[in-house]
Amino acid sequence: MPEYAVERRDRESIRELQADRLRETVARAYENVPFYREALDEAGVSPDDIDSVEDVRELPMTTKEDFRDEYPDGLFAVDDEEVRRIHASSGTTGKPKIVGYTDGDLDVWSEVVARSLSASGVEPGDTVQNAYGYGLFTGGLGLHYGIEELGATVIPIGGGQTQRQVEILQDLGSDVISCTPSYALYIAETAEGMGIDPTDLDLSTVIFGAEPCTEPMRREIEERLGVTGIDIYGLSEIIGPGVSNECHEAQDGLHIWEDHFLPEVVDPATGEPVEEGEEGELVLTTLTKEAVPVLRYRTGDLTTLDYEECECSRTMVRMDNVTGRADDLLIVRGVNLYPSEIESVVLEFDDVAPYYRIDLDREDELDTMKLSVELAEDFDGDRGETREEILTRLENVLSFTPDELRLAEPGELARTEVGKVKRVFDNR
Ligand code: DLL
Repeated sequence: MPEYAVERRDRESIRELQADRLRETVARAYENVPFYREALDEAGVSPDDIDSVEDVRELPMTTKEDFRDEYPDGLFAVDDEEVRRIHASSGTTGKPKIVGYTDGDLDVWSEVVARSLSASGVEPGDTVQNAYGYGLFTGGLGLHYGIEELGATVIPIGGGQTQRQVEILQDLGSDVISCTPSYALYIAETAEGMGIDPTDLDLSTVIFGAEPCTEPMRREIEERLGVTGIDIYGLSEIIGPGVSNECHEAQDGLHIWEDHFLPEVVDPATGEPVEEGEEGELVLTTLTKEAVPVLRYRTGDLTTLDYEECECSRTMVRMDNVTGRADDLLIVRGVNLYPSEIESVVLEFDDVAPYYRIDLDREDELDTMKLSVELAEDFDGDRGETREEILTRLENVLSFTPDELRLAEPGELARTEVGKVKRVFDNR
C-alpha cells in the first residue's frame, strides 16, 4: 500500500507547513480576488500579519451567500486560461456555487482522494466501482482520478441503473464501491430483489459520503452488503470529496488532510471558536488551492475535532462524522431536533427498513410533523404494537413524538438512485 509520509508528520512540522501555506493563500487571495482584498482591508489584516496558524482567527469568514453573490466566478484568483475544469455544488436551492481548478489543483485533488482511498484500505490493483454521479457534481470525477492516481482500476459507472450496478459488481468482482450511503442500501435491496445475496459478492468496502450517515445506518450497510463501510467527506467549495476520510484501522473519525485544508470549529450562532473537543460548525481554509482559494469557509456542517494520535498512527486531526448541518435543525413547536436523531432511534428497530421521511406542515398556526417509516420486508409483527414502541422510544430519547407516525409498506417510500437523498419535506 502506498505510504503518504506527510500523514504521519509530527504536529509541530504540520503547523509550520500550514502557517507558510496560509500566508501564501492569504497573499494569493488578497492580490487576485477583489472580494477578499476588500474583506481583508476591512478587517485590517494583511498577508504579512500571518505568522502562525492561530492567526487564521484574524481573517474574515466566507459564507455560502458570498459564493452566491460572486456567482459565477467572482471568487476566482486566476485567469480563465489557467482554469482547467469547472464543477458546481449540488445545492438544492438558488444558484449553484461554481468552482474552478487549475492543473495544480487537479493534481492535489487526485492526491488527497488517493490518500483517502488508501486510508480506506483500498490497494493498487483493486477494482473500484465508482457509483457517484459524473458531471458538475464533484463526486464522480473527484473519486475517478483519485482511484487512477492510487493505481487501482476504476469502473466509471456513475449513479443509477441499479440492476446494472449489481450485474457489474457480480461479473467484474468489484472489490470496492464508492457511492452515497442511501444508494449503497438501495443496491443491497436491488441485489436481494434479483435473488442475489449481496454478502456473496466479492465486495469488501463501501466508501460512502456526500450525505450524512448515522452509526445505525453504517451498520445496516455493513451487514446487508457484508463490507467495511468507510466515510469520505468533502465539499465543492473546498475541493470536493477527499477533504477528510476515515481510516479502516480505527473507523473512528475522519482524518483531515491538513497539509491542504486548515480546520476550525466555531459556535454556529456566534462564529467564535469553541473549546477543543466541543461540537460546532466546521470552518475550512484552503492552503494550496490556486483557482479558488477560500478563507475560513463556513461549511454549515456540525462536527468536533480530535487531535489525539490515532491507532493507525496518522497524526492528522480527526473530525467526527458529520450527521447534521446547522441548517438541518428542525424547530417543531419549540422543540429542537435533528433528522439524524430521529434516524438513530428509528433504525434501532429490526422491524423497520432504513427508509423514512419527515413531513412538516403548519395547521392553524401550529407546526405539525408526520413521520413515515417503512416496515421491513419480512415484517410479521403487530403494527399497532410496533407503532407504540417507536413512539415510546422517540419520546424517551428525544422527548418528542410526531403528530402522526405512519408505517409505510415495504418498498413504498421513494428510493434515490441519482444524487443526494431527501428525507425532510418542510412545507411550512
Ligand atoms: O458532496 C462532495 C462529496 C462527493 C463528498 C462524494 C463525498 C463523496 P457538495 O455537493 O458540494 O460536495 O456537498 C457538500 O455534502 O457540506 C456536507 O453537508 C455533505 N457531505 C459531504 N460528505 C459528507 C459526509 C460533495 N461524509 C456537502 N457526511 C457538505 C455527511 C457530507 N455529510
